[in-house]
Amino acid sequence: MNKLLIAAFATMLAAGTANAAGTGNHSHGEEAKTEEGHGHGAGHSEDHGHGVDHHGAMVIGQPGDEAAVTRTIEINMMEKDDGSMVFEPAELEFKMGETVRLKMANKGEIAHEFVMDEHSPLMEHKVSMEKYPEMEHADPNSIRLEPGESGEIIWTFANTGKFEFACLIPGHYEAGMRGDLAVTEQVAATVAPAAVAEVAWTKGEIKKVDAAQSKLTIKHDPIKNLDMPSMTMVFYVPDAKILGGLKPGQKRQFAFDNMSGRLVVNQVK
Ligand SMILES: [Cu+2]
Repeated sequence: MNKLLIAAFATMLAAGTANAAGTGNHSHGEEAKTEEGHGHGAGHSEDHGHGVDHHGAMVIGQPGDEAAVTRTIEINMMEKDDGSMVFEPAELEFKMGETVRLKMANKGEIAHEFVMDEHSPLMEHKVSMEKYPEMEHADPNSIRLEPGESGEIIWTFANTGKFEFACLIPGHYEAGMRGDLAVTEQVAATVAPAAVAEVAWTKGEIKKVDAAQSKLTIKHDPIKNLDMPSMTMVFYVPDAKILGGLKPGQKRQFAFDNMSGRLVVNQVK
């Protein structure tokens, strides 16, 4: 966790905004990308229990930087003639710290999804899916694909452990749509020393201010520190005080960051 995030958390705690500003742990702003390019919809705000650690990061890891990808794993989703539904392969193994591209293709005739997490939050999530079958995930650890569609998740596995991946569309898990995901110790890793975070400023124009949700829609220049091209996106603002005085049409500079997979604005000048 860098200094910026610590500062953001400290501000939130001090302000006692446990609800509105949220500790933000359970929702993530960035969608997994599909090839149809609906990626980067931000602002998903349902609270379902992911396996999060006390810093708010998912135990299984976080969205990875494309430039850090060291290998690509292809995963197919499909129904079988005997009525079962499967992932192929149904077993995945990664090294701690590894950044991979999970390239997914739905080869079946109905929609499927891929969600990876620790077993118990995954099961909690499954229960919510049964209650709200139309619910679509927009969390970075998941992707939903229509028949014939393909997409990908770029992920960095942060901790060793036994995890699970599954399709949580009601009935699919029971039909066999699950797999084991193991993250093992990195062998002889050369871990780069943590860089000291400096504030990286990006220019942008405010398009919308949503004070109720504590969100800003910003048409931004390329965000170098997040490796993101210029586009218009919705960002979460952990410190709601920042929103004071901001109006659509203003051109300002923003400190953007990736907070456990959620894109946030930490400072504006
Ligand atoms: Cu499925």
